Amino acid sequence: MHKDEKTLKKRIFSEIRKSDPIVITRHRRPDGDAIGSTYGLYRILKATYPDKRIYLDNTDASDYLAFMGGEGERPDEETCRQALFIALDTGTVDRVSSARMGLAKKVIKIDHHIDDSPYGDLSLVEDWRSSCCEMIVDLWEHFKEEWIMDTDAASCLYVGMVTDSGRFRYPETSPEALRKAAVLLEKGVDKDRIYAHLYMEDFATLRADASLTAKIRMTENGVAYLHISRAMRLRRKMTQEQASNTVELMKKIRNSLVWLAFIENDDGSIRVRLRSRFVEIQPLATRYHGGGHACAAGATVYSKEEEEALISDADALLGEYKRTHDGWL
Ligand SMILES: [Mn+2]
Repeated sequence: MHKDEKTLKKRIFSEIRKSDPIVITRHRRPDGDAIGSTYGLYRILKATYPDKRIYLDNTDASDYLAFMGGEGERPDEETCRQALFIALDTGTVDRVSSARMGLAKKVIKIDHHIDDSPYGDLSLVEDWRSSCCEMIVDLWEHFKEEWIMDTDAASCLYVGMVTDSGRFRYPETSPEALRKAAVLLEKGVDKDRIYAHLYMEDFATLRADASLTAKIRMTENGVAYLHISRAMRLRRKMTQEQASNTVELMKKIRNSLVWLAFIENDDGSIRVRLRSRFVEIQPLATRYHGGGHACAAGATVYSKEEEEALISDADALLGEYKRTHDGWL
């Protein structure tokens, strides 16, 4: 490891060691990694420093992760002013869930997103890591002579590692990431129970998915797409989030590398969720009032005609990709 990096980790360790109170926050609209890393670090620090005042401060939650427990009592404003704030899994300061990090005495950023808008008095960013939870395990390994990680903490960190790596399938799943996951299993994590919480479906949901699957259409070159009308969304009592998640239903179709879900909004506009394997769909999203990552993007179209144009552009893009590349499945 680079010497500066080791020094930075040590500075973070000693800053945490000397600070009281400590407030931990994460990004808004939390996922498994945001919740897992904050709970994991919170539990490590509570176990290690039982006399310190340590809090979580967030303004939102996530229903499907409720099995991991609640956030406890939030700090008052005066506490926030005296506190060291630690922001986890959050690339930019405007995505921080706590509204009060601005009051903090000091801020530490620990994150694995690309660092294009740095913040914090100390900032540890490792964008090659599969999750922020992996970073917390790494920090624990550095300081395990002092830091205590029990099974509960390890379980929270495991949830983040599993969910942020797509069950250890995404490209960032390095040998080192798997070694960190192994460290957590050695702490006694009940992974079967975690998988049951994360991935079991209600029978009704499974049946609803089957009927949605039947509505998937396919273009000539293999773009799979699904249109969810407002009526359909209301009839099925789907939230916006559930409707956009239908893009997941298309991801396992062989030879289909581009997937589009069109969800009608209440105002008549149509939200588009674009996902792909190998093929870069971000430029396409940009052309249709959107943007995002290379293989995961969002857009908006304002008419049925515009929706059809996007589908046909996606089809042309995928056709071109298939003509010029081998080895895709
Ligand atoms: Mn993350």
